[in-house]
Amino acid sequence: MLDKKLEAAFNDQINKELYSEYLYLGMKAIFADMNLPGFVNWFDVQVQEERAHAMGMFDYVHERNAQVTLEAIDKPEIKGSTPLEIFEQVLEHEEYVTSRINALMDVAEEVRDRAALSFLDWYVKEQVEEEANVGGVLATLKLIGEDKKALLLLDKDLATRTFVAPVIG
Ligand code: OFO
Repeated sequence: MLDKKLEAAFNDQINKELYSEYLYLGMKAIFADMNLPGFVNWFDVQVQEERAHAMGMFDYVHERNAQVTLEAIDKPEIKGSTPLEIFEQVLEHEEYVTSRINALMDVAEEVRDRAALSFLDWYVKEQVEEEANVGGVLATLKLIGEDKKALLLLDKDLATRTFVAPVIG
């Protein structure tokens, strides 16, 4: 069983992970329009990761004999139109998600749910990886500037990313 306040916080985070999936799906569509298949692949992996993050919590809430309540997913707001602008938004978004995971941990701490804290440790580590991964692509895009050939090389590199189903918790 989960404390009601913690159950609500988990449900809110499930919604945020599903929003992340939707946001990255929107970004994938923009890169498809730009004819950059490597970036499309990178976002495809990202979409699958976000679904896995949401489902990890979805399954955990059930495992704790609590209830999953699905709410509407907001329309994704994609602010930029260039690869650099889009990756700036991705990093900003991941930093926001990190802050939400921390807030969820705060609730678990408040209700003294040690099992939930231990489960959420995985997400804390994952956010470090997410930010590092996105920050790496962003740094390369800053170096590339207006160099189209270098952008195509990065695109080739991003084409190699593969989705590995995470073992959560
Ligand atoms: Fe679920 O880590 Fe990105 O948002």
